[in-house]
Amino acid sequence: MEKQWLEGLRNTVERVLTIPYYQERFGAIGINQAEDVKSLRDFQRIPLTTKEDLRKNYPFGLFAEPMENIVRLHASSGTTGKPTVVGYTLNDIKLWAKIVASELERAGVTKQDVVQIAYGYGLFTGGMGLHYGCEELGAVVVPISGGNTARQLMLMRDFGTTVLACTPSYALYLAESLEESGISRDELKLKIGIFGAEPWTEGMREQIEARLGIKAFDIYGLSETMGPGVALECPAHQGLHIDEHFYPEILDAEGNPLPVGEQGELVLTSLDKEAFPVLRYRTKDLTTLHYGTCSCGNVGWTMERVTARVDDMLIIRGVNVFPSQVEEAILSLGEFEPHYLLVVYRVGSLDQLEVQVEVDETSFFDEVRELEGRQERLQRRIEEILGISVRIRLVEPKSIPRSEGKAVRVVDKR
Ligand code: DLL
Repeated sequence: MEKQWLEGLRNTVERVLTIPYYQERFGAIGINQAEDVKSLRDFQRIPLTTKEDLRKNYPFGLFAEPMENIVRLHASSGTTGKPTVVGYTLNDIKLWAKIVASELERAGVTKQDVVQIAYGYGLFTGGMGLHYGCEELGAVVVPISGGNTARQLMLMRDFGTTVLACTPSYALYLAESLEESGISRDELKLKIGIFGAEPWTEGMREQIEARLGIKAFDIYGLSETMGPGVALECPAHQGLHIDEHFYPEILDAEGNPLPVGEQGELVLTSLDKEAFPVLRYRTKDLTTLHYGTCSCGNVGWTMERVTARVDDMLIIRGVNVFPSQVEEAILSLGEFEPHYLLVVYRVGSLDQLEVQVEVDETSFFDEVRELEGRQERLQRRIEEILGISVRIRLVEPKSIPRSEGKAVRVVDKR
């Protein structure tokens, strides 16, 4: 395998060495041509690429093809500063479609399916990435994009949608809206969900599967490396299979390689991308890699679900806190709605974390004593997991804003 990986990696090294920015950086460590990378160990000497490198070269400075060969641009949603821009040649678009199609096939999607794509269309890669993949597979695409929830449900019923593709938080919102609409679950043909673009827990999967009556699959990707399709689960649900067109590594916080089976930051290298090859790109996503044969028969790399982004980590009184840990605690008790918000604020010089969580309609009118009991149980569970004291605020049903795309889980008032 090492030989095969090296061949792909050299391919990308050769491509990026046509770009002055990389020539300069690699020259400094004696890599002037692809042949200078003789082993995986040599490969690991190559400097990591970060979002900062992409920003410095905004918008097209890291493209490895002239603009006349570029047929599409996408960009990250970056809330601060300039977005990161990625370009695709026609071959890249075709490869992306093939990758997504083969992964969807592995998850059980066929050309008989009607796929409602409720990921956003536009500069975000979710909508169009799934769209081209489904067309390549021969499935019927409903390119509805995100939002307009009542219409989503009506068309889901009228078009006989069998596969729903959107963020897990939007899937939950759709499930909740379905329960309130005049449409019954029996009128729908839905059976599979392709959910990703944000972290979600096993507890959230159980909620969505039960409420929509489907099997939910976790799909991972990021615009810098292509978009959705870097990895997707198979029906065994023992991790996400990483597509063979990417080479993964896991690094510790200092950027040193970690062995298979240890949790760290995922770093990805594209092996066949033309317009925008990425070499050792720091995703900032935390996961664990495995290599081997899955019970579905597939041999290769798998990654565990991404629990969090390094960027999403809150530091509260010196303790690292991830929103997904709070989600896990809330859902493990089975006493709350899966809608929550973390509010961080400061009292004097001390950071405080307030967890707002919804209770359902019926229990909202329960006795105060009963609600207080629940509040205490949640407080204890979260404190056990995080190791810091938190404040719990039970809030009215439907008072936490619902998401049509990536959910906002944290309000930082510091
Ligand atoms: O979110 C691409 C995508 C679209 C993936 C549709 C899956 C489905 P970006 O907007 O560039 O691209 O955001 C990428 O989202 O680095 C992760 O932090 C997060 N992310 C994506 N998929 C997952 C997932 C798209 N399955 C960033 N679990 C990534 C957890 C995810 N986080």
